Parts: sequence; C-alpha cells; structure tokens
Amino acid sequence: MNLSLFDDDDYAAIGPAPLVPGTTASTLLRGFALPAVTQLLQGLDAIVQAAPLRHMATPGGLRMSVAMSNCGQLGWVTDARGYRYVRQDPASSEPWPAMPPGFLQLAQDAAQAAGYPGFLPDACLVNRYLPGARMALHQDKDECDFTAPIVSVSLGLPATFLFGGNARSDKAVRIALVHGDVVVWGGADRLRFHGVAPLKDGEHALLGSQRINLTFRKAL
Ligand code: MD6
Ligand code: FE
Repeated sequence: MNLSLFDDDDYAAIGPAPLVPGTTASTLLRGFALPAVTQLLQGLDAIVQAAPLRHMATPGGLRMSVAMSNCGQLGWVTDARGYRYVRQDPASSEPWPAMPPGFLQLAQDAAQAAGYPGFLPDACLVNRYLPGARMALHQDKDECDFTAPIVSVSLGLPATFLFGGNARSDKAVRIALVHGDVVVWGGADRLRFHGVAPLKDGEHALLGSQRINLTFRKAL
C-alpha cells in the first residue's frame, strides 16, 4: 500500500541535508528508509517476539518511559549497575536476535549517503515511544569507538528531536522527524547532547499510536 502522494523513491531523491545549519557531520536523510519499511517492520516483529520491548531502569533507579530491545551482536542496556553493551538479553540470558540483513543494508546505505562509507554496526537499539514518552538530553558515549557514526531511523508517529551542543547547557535545536527519516550522526558531532521531546498523541497509518526508533551503532 502506498500511503503517500509520491513514490517512495521521490523522497529518497530529496538527498542529504545538514541536520542543523553549520555542520556537515550530522545529516538528515528525509524519507531514506521508506523503501525499506516493509522489511523493517517484518524484522521488528521477529525481534520483539524474541526479545520483548521492556522499560529499563536508569542507574539512578528511574523507569525509562521509552521501551527498549536490541538486535545484533551487542545490545545496549541500563540498570542499577549502569549503562553498557551486553551480548545477551538479560531478560532471557539468550543472545540478542541477529540483525536482519535488510537492517544492516539500510544502515550502511544511509551512512554512505551521509559521507561515512564502510560503516559496520554491531548493535541496533530499538526504542518504542508511546504518547508522552520522551528521552532526556544525553550523549551516546558507551561505545568504544567514536570514529564510527550512528544511524538513526524513525518510524511511525512524528517526534521532535532535540539537538544540543557538546555541553549539556547548550541550547538545543528542535527538529521534526517523521516516518522514514534517517539521521546520520558522527565526526565532530558524535558526542553532542540530544534527546526527544514528549511524543504527541496521534495515529500513524502503519504503526498506530507509537513511534519506533532504530539506532545502529558500532559498539566494539
Ligand atoms: C530517538 N535517538 O530518536 C533517540 N542517539 O528515539 C537517539 O538517542 C540518538 O537518534 C544518537 C544518534 C541518533 C539518535
Ligand atoms: Fe542517543
């Protein structure tokens, strides 16, 4: 089913643009994931069946409003012992589900389009936002190698992405991310603070009342 006025490929053809003015290290690829959505949703179903979405606790003991799972060799977790990557799902003690080939291909294509050829992610964090869920400003710094970018795929309800600076106190720019958008993030921007404003209520034709975010990382 084609729910847009344009072919999926027309969106992909809009081409890379800086996420915010003044940087070339972070790129917004509007609609880049649209041709892969069917594959992504199939893969997602299998992943959350094997490794169900769950609300993890921060090291400070707060329940996160975003529900999370992972696929790939490594998965990001948080609990009383801190933030880290682990090879097994703590809920099952099984390895995380493998990263589906279509996920890897999309992440590599997006990284290449944004000027980061040779990206080989070993971790994909799955985030589910229901209305009201949010992500506080944070840095992604649990990975070993900050030379690799992060590729972030948005599906479902629109969200306001908050893109700050290298200090927590730097003012954040607000960027609307919609279904199919991909953000690639690296280089000089790799440690910038960022977050997601509370998700507004709504109904998405394919995903219903939720937003799914996939972030691909090279954790090792
Ligand atoms: C989200 N994303 O969009 C949360 N991190 O749901 C992130 O925290 C994120 O989108 C690093 C790079 C891109 C991101
Ligand atoms: Fe992040």
